[in-house]
Amino acid sequence: MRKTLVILPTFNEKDTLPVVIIKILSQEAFDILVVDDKSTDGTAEIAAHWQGKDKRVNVLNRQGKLGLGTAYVAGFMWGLERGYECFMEMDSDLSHNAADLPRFLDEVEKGSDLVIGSRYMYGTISVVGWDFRRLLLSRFGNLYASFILGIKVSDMTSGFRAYSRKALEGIDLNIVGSEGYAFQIEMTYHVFRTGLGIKEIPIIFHERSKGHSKMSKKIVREASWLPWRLRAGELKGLFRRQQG
Ligand SMILES: Nc1nc2c(ncn2[C@@H]2O[C@H](COP(=O)(O)OP(=O)(O)OP(=O)(O)O)[C@@H](O)[C@H]2O)c(=O)[nH]1
Ligand SMILES: [Mg+2]
Repeated sequence: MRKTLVILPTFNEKDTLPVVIIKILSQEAFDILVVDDKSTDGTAEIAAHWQGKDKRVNVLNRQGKLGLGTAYVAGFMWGLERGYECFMEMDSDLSHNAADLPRFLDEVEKGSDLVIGSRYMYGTISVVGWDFRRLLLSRFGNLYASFILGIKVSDMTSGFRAYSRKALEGIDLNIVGSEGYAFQIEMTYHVFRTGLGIKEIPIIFHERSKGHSKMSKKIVREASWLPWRLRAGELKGLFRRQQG
């Protein structure tokens, strides 16, 4: 079994983080890294409490709200340095079910380098608790990114996923610049470009019932531009190669 690190980014998740930690710790295969961005509601103290209580829990405290993307990159680098072989991304607001973790690990063991927990497989929508506007934004956003980038993945923005060590080592993490959920699109794109195996598995996503969403217009804007930015980068690369 691969040494697996579940990275939990947190910003003000005091009510849900302990529940998520307990659910993960009940399964032996997984260590935890909480990446907290100076939460103001006591989340960092809760994380520190669990770190002292169980050696499978680790905490990275950052100096302010620097964004989901850089939180994951910091978490990946932390885990790569410590020899982890599989890396899970998971929200700390109970939207993702910790009982699904072994299914991701199974797929990595079978040879996939990126396993995405999809809400939109087989033409269905497995989301509980979203209003129509939010659903439309996510569904349309996925079709849009998938079409522009030419990647046949049903849920590129999903934040419940697993990477093999090989997948992360194949990407220059320092150039991954997205902050919000665009980060998920960007990472999918980089893995796709390295030619490694991407697999989707169905999940059920539950909208948070506690705490506050960090979704903003800025995050949506960033995700709208990203596919074009990535495509423009390809053109630039092509141009440079022709010149040289
Ligand atoms: N460390 C860190 N964590 C963040 C940041 N922004 C969001 N998160 C965490 O990332 C996870 C996903 O963020 P959410 O606000 O739930 O975003 P979302 O799931 O797209 O939005 P909702 O469906 O409305 O909850 C949660 O665990 C957040 O606490 C950030 O800037 N830094
Ligand atoms: Mg959420």
